[in-house]
Amino acid sequence: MYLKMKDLKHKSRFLSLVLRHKPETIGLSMDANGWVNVDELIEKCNQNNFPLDFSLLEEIVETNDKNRFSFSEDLLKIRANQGHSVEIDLALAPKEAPALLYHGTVEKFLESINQQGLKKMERQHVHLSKDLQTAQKVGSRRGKPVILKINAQQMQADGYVFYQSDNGVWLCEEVPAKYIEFS
Ligand code: HQG
Repeated sequence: MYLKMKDLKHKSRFLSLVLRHKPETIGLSMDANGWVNVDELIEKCNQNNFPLDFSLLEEIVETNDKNRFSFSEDLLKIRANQGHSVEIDLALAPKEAPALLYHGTVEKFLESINQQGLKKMERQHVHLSKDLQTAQKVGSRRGKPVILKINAQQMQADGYVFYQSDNGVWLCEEVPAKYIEFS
């Protein structure tokens, strides 16, 4: 059982790599909205020493701890729900965000964030969460987490737009420093 979960996690990491960052490593093509053809993905994975079939792919999608991937309704296509570095348009509709959002980071970035605000860095959006716990987990990937509070209400009043990915992450283009509470 443990080995099985480990294998699924390993495969899910590989899928994150090809569906978010480097589809070209296995010669995969992605459409403008980040979708890839499921049959093509399976074929290319197998050609690149990455054994995969549809039922395993389904299992990865269903068991992924952060619900990172989605199939299209007809199950012919698959994409990552967020976190891309390749330039794609998730075609998400703007959505009213909660008044307060959180971002988990670490101390060493604070000075720069204080000067520039939150930037997308390598990704396509700044990632925010509605709950403190998620932000804590995100920050602790890099060390002792520091939680920033984002005044999303004021940002929206000032015309900034928010989106929510299919797995619940709040996304925006940037967060200027004046909307960040460094506590
Ligand atoms: C920081 C994971 C200096 C920012 C997570 C963060 C999340 C700045 C890092 C998702 C800065 C970027 C996203 C500035 C931002 N100066 N540092 N001006 N602006 N930063 O990984 O939010 O497992 O791109 O604080 O769970 O950490 O991939 O963003 O520390 O949901 O599904 O620059 O990735 O999900 O790092 O994480 P990231 P993130 P997955």
